Amino acid sequence: MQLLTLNGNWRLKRTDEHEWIDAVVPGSVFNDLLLAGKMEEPYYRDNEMDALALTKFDYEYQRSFEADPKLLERDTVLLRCEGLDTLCEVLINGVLVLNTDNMHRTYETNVKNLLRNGLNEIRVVIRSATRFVIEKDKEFHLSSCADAVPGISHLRKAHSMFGWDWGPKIPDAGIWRDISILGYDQGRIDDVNLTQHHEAGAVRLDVRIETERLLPDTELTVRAVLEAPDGTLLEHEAISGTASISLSFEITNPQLWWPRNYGEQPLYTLRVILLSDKVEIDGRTLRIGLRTLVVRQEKDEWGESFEFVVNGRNVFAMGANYIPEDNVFGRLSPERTERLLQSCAEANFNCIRVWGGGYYPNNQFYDACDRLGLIVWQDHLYACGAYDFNDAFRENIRQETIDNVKRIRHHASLGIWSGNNELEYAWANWGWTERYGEKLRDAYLLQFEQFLPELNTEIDPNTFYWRSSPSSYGGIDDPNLENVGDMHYWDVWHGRKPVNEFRTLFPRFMSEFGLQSFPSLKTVESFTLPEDRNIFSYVMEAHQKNGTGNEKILYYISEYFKYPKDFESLLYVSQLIQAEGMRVGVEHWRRNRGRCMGAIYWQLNDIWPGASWSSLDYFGRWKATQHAAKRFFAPVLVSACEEGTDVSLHVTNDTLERFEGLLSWRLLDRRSEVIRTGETPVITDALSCREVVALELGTELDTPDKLRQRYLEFTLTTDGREVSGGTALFVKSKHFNYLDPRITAEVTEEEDQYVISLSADALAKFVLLDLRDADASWSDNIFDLSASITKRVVVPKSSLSTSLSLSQFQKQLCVSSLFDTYV
Ligand code: BMA
Repeated sequence: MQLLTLNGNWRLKRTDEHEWIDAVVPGSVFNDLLLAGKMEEPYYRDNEMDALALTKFDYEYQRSFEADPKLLERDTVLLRCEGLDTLCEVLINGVLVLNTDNMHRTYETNVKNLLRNGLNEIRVVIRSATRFVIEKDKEFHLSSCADAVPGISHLRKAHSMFGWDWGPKIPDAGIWRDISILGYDQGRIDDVNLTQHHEAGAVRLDVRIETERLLPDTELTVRAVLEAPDGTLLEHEAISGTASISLSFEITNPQLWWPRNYGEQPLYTLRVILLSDKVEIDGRTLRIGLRTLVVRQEKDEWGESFEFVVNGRNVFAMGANYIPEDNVFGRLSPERTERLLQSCAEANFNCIRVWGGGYYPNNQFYDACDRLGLIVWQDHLYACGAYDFNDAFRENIRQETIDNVKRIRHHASLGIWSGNNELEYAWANWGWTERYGEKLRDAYLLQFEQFLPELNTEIDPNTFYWRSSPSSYGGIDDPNLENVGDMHYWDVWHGRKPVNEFRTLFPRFMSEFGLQSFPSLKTVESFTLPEDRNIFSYVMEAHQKNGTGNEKILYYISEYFKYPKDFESLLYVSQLIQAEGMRVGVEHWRRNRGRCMGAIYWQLNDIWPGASWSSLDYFGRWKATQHAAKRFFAPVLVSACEEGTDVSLHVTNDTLERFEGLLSWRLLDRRSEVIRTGETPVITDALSCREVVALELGTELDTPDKLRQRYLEFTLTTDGREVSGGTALFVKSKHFNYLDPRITAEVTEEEDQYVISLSADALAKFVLLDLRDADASWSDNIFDLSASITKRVVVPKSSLSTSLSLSQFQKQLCVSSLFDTYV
């Protein structure tokens, strides 16, 4: 196989203009315009509208390349485009070779007869997707997200590029993935398909290799080498004259892959080589993990289970929903994605849902999930819209599905394919049948309950297909039930119900629930001027895409917190209520492990800087929820369920080991003086939960003052090491009588880290550590601190965004707590 990459330097211009600018491929139009100083930063203030206006033009990419004579002599010479966004005409030496309309597909076309010795030219003309969808929608209106440009269901382009209730309307365009020319003679590898058969102590790995052969009856050799994590090699070879070749590996003592915190993530490397006369003509390398991973649905006392079962053990899925990382696609990078997924791992995630309104992530995303032990819930790319399932559309998505399922299916982390996001729910609840009639409704059923599952299962019979998220029985029959299937719950937030409402729900698997917050001041500063820094200003509202969102954030704050004293305090308190909400939900569902087997909150990340449901902001900064997740997703969790003055303490063990430890608790006054205390040895079986202590504190909490001045602190330890802990108030935080905690912080320097020792004079709620200018990663943050305790927080020097000496670090360190937001 001879590969000529066309990645790298191109030129770009608007088709109605003459001036070319430099362009980078893979990348995007906006990224190039920005680098050339041809447009303003689209995320700054209200620049979004100017950026949207630029999407109404057509653009043209151009470059020349040298084709060496050897390439031209190959039997087959293909142009391969792994991501053209979206309505593209591709011309080689002036001849049209491709017309594309799907950014999720890989296109190949034979260009052998068009290439010439020496210099060649390739041009990619990109027609305006914005114009296209708006025009199409006039011909045939199809409902889609109300916050997006109309008509997006007509085009196979990441829907959220056109706007969502957390993202701007900035549909960038470009050559967003690799582009190359491939030349080969006898043939090439078309596909490598793996099936694992697990038996006691052994795994048989079946490898089916599909080859494309240019001369049908010639014999080609396939060699497959499997390298175990310890370097041991197994090798097989077969000679065949047919297109399809099968090989098998018998792996004894297999090292099994587990989701994070359940075990290790050992990976095997499979290298498949195609040879002709002992000469390698093509090769593929796949990293794989040995495991069984199924979704179990079995009738039980509560209805029907919905749970991941890995290597025979049921896993409580913990994580968040992933959305596209940027509207400007040229800013996407494997390094950014890696950082994002590292943040998930640090916060004890074991699962991530790739939401259906974006794109199928690149290979590095799934590689990282394999390495980090994150089970991937992969939606197919349909979200919140009606689709016209006509013949052309069907053929288009058939190819899209084949391309992506084949690309992703071998990953150890892949746990589920889901047909779409909220389409079944929409058909059931949003009046679409009345609007569009039964024909389109039946087309929905055909697409997601027949066509897609058949196709998906044909290509990947090893991974569970789920028709829609959420779904119950299918057939548009009450798709959001608690007792069967997965559930999206939005009465908290969209329905303004109180956060405690989560405790009344017993879903089998909660795949969406969330609360919004603002990003931190540093992030807000990136898109505002000082005069914009008021949450109801024009610019702050332009960065809030969910209609009455800022008002709702304020409403939820008012339920639990006092009115914050200034803008920065308001940003921080908005994050606290979000974190508290997510904690209340997740802890409750983990206390009901077995009945509920998943808590995937909405949403992990941001597409731009603004208000949203994310726990990581656009720059990857951790909001309070991400810090809280590290605690509420701890593999062994202690959590409190308060009802009046009664509190039960529960331990949930999401590891494969029996947990033995000690649970201690203290009822303290606001100065952290002890009122009552106790401790209990705890034994909790693997993969189970139980109530450990039921406390009645009515005697100690018999006056309104005591209720407002006393709190419970609890800690779970094993061998003297804290594994989980928390505090519980008996009134809403806004009514608690906090004292000034007067926190002191001492920083010491160790070889590769700074260590902060914190202590306080009284209960300090939600202690926030930050650096004035730099960013850092904190071993813990936004935690409660009792007066009697010295808390140690570590910052690795390698995590600092700019290197700081000890005194610079001390100068930049800001320590505050909830108390400071009031006075
Ligand atoms: C869910 C998602 C998104 C949306 C979010 C918040 O239902 O599937 O479409 O952004 O709610 O409204």
